[in-house]
Amino acid sequence: MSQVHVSIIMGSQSDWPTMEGALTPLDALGVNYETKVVSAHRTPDRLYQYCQQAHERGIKVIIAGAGGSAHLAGMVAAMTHLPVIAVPVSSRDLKGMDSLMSMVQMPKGVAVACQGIGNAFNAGLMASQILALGDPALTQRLIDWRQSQTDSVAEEVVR
Ligand code: RP5
Repeated sequence: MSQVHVSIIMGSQSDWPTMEGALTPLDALGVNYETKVVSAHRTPDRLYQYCQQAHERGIKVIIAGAGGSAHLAGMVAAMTHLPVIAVPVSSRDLKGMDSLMSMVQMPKGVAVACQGIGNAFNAGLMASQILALGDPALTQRLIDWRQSQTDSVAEEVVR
């Protein structure tokens, strides 16, 4: 098994239907990943251990998705120097606006790259782009994937 460079964490198993969207670009681009439940409020010790060990385990990019406990991404960013991509998960009462505001409004000094509500796909894509900076083969796969996306857009409107 090749080294895993992308770690996808989420606050709850209930976030999985949203977070599995990150796997589509990662799989298409041949990027290895792991998936874990790490809750900021239910498993704080696990969160601490995860952050302490992520770098030494070889993780290079972290994708953190959460709904009601959306400080997860900020907490991870506070406890590791690794880039953290946040995915606001739609919450029951506020439809993810609370998660988005929490994740996108990080005070300066600790950065989180926040995606749109529920947009785990783009989180996977961004993680791939970060890794591609140091991986020429992945860069080429990314360029090819982008070209194929461009080629799939017909110019003529189907009426
Ligand atoms: C957050 O609370 C999770 O990220 C999830 O989005 C939300 C609800 O979690 P469950 O009550 O479904 O476990 O921590």
